[in-house]
Amino acid sequence: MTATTTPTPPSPTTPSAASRTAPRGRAALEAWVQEIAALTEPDQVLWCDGSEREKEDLLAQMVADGSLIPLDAERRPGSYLARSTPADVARLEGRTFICSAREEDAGPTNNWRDPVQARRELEEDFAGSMRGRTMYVMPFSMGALDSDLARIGVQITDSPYVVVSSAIMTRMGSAALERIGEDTPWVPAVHSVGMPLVDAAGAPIPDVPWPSNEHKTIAHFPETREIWSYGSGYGGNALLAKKCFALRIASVLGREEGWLAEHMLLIRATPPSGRPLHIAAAFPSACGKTNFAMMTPSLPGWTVETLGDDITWMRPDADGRLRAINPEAGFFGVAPGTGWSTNPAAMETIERDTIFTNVALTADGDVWWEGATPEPPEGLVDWQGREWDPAAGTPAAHPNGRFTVSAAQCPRIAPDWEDPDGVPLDAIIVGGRRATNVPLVAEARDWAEGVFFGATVASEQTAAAEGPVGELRIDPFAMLPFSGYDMAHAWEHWLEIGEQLGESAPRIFRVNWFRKGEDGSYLWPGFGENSRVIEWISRRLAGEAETVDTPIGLLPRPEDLDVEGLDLEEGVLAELFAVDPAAWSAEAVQLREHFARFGDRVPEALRARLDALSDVGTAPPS
Ligand code: OXD
Ligand code: MN
Repeated sequence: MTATTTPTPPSPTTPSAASRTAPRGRAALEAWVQEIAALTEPDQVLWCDGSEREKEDLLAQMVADGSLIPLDAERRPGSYLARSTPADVARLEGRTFICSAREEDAGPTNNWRDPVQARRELEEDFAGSMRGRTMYVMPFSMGALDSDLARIGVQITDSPYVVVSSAIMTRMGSAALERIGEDTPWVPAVHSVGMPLVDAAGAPIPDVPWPSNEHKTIAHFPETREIWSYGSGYGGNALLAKKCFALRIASVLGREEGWLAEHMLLIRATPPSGRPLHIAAAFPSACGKTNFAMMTPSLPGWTVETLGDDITWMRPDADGRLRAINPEAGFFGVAPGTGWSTNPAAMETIERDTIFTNVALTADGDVWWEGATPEPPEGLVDWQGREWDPAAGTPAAHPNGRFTVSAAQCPRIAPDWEDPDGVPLDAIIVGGRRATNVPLVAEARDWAEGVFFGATVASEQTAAAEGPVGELRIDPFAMLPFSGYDMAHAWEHWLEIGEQLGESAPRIFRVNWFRKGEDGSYLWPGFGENSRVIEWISRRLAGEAETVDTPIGLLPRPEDLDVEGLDLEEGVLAELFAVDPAAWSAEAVQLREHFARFGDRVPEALRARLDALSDVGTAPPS
């Protein structure tokens, strides 16, 4: 870590025009750092090198000031617990803005802000916001440093928690800085927790373990590729490389440059004998992407290797295949629900060198959350630091409690997960959490129908964002909170990529692990048993399995899904694949309203698929 002297304060420049470019080169970087320091008035500016030493120093400092609790060195070596304030536990979609020059470019699903107005307000928020704190400058690469698909960003933050977390989640430090040549574009990202330690009159303000501000704003400027985040320390709002850059800004870059930035996990599934399959899968937040990415297949002889658990960047290659990389270097996973029976690979991954946030602390200095073990241990302290009373009916861990850990620690990580060329995709899966209607798996007849599947994903809301858990919302490609531009244009972009790929395009499938029976219990066991669906997909790709043609896609013939040893009750398979015409008609009405929000920008190919849904009376497989 290198310290520089406090800069002389030029007034911050306001890029005026929609220039559609990121800043380029080192000189622009140095000038920008000076500008932000002049605006935010930190005590000192430190350039992060990403070294072990830097991380150790910051961790020690956070333990000393009470913002991290070290866990028991034997039970959980190198690991820490952070507790946020109750108002800073999730992504804040209501305070997340796309500040494109033209409102229509943000589309109807984003909160748009006039960029000039937003800049004015942000400058007020950030003025003096780092007084008494250190301003850290973190150059980082999304994607392996030597990958053609990688992109560089630089985040400024006044939060050491964000620095150590970003060192896990990205390739952060000197090596990324060295990638910034004279003409290299880099994405500028500014973050402040919004709690200076000195007030405007110079009086000290005492620090707290989780500094934040009641007023929070996460703003993106697609034209100038800038990100500004104020007032929150929560990962999705503060680790700007992740959702803000690798999805919102990257989706805009991808549209302009001919690639896709998607909210997808990435795996390699290998059958006992045969060719490995590369699969990317889009599920909304907290719908089991990490579990699927680290699955232990129940089918004998199958292996699943993890390439990524949250974000996938994809670009057609010279041979016409869609190549994919995971731009991240770590996992920021949801802890509750992760256990030895549901995701042993994740449990092994987080046995050491992990930062936990908002989970419970055990009496012997370890962590716990609902689902970690069947029974809670005695003497838990809950995520807010209070003695936990199991009878009180409140969870010990926050439902969106998280672990932050290096991907390299995952026992399932593919040995070539950092291959700069990425992997060629064979299949793309989309899905949501649906108690009703959506069958276990359906194949799209063609790319356009696959894009229709993606554009109409609906899911019951989870705790990853603030809002009413359980409510059904349409979440196209699981990108509702993450698209940096009008989603109808994103679907058009998907269709164009499909045309470019032609016959080499991956096949697209829709899945639903969460369908429930009449008694409210899940029909499908999920987790490792989802390998049975992958097995069917692999046979479809090999041209070996038949299908039943229905208005909602190609379904497996019940005898084609390998359910041997599953002990499914009589009728369950039929329920998993049942197509209820009345329910689909109702869904079609909802989807029509969804499309109507996008006006005439919805591509004709997708409108045609919606029209075809009215033919839904076709009998389900029996
Ligand atoms: C995440 C999310 O943290 O989607 O990955 O909210
Ligand atoms: Mn996610």
